Amino acid sequence: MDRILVTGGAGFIGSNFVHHVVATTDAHVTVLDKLTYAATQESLEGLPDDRVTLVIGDIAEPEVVEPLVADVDAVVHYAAESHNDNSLSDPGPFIRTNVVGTFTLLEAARKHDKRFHHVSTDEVYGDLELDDPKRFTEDTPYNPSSPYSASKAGSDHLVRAWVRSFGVRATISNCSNNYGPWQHIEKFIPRQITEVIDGRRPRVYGDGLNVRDWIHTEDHSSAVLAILERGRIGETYLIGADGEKNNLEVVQAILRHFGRGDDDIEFVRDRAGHDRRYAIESGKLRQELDWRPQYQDFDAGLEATIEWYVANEAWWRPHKDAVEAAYAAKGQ
Ligand code: NAD
Ligand code: TDX
Repeated sequence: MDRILVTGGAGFIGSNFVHHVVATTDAHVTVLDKLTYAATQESLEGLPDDRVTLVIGDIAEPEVVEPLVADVDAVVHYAAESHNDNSLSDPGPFIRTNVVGTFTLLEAARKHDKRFHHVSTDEVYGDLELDDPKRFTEDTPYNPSSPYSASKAGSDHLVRAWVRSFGVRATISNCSNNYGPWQHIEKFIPRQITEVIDGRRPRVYGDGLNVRDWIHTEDHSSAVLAILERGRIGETYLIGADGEKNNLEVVQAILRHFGRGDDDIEFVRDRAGHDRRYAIESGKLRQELDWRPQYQDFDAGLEATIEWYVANEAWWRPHKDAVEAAYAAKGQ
């Protein structure tokens, strides 16, 4: 593949994928990104101009999307509204970007017969009980809980239908919770690291026993590239790194890093519809495509991520100021 269009390539995970493609292939990358509040454009700085081109635009606008899709060999689709809490307070942008935006890209991929990879989430499967012996697999029925996960489920169904009805050469990946550098401070791990840096107590929703299956964003990128290059058309692959932790375990590791007590936590009102546990069985990806995560040790990956946030306050501080002002206005 000589030319790849990466939607949402200025965001947390998409920008990591752009770096991964530049470092491990000869492909040219065009990034299509609307540069919403969530974009981390600084993460693309330093990449060679002859390998990466940034186009600022909306994936839900056909006149923006079509010429870009026509000009590449493959589309890797990351762009989304991605934060559950935002989807509870204002679902509209999630439907427009995640559903209409994916539809718009699929229509362009169909018209120009392009390879399409759709980046989705494990949240489309709903949640598991804490003691459920099963984990999510590619055969788990869809059962989304929030407007965000319902919009991602909708986008997955569109991709499946465009494969079956129109023969679009698409694959889907559903990944678990990512962590690493450049994650927006609205998300759990960066929010809590920056709260503790500011001398405040981490704000944990409900009882803090909700479990997330953490994966480093670099491992997500290597998995997506493997699927793009070697995945079977029409197939779904779950991506995970066996990183189950409950939220208390994560904030306690952050508190310990800064020499604070394990119980220095503020328990706050629970998120509406809060999913209890996500857990990924990624055997299909590992066996078919011989993929393995490089970050096997969550504690070491978290330590490195904490140190990255300590060193990069100039980047996250304006985002934090903006988010905290919005939360204060909403009483969150
Ligand atoms: P993010 O919010 O950090 O980045 C999203 C990017 O998409 C931003 O750069 C934003 O400007 C761009 N964007 C939003 N609306 C757009 C539009 N209409 N047109 C063009 N660009 C637009 O999100 P992220 O955490 O990097 O997630 C990327 C993808 O990975 C999403 O599809 C998400 O559902 C999926 N995913 C995320 C996680 C996670 O843990 N964060 C886990 C599994 C899957
Ligand atoms: O302040 C907080 N306190 C808290 O207890 C925040 C922001 C979150 N939480 C809890 C809620 C979840 O149990 O932490 C957990 C993780 O929350 P988020 O970072 O908001 O992630 P989550 O809702 O699990 O969704 C994430 O993973 C799947 C991404 O945001 C999605 O884009 C991805 O699809």
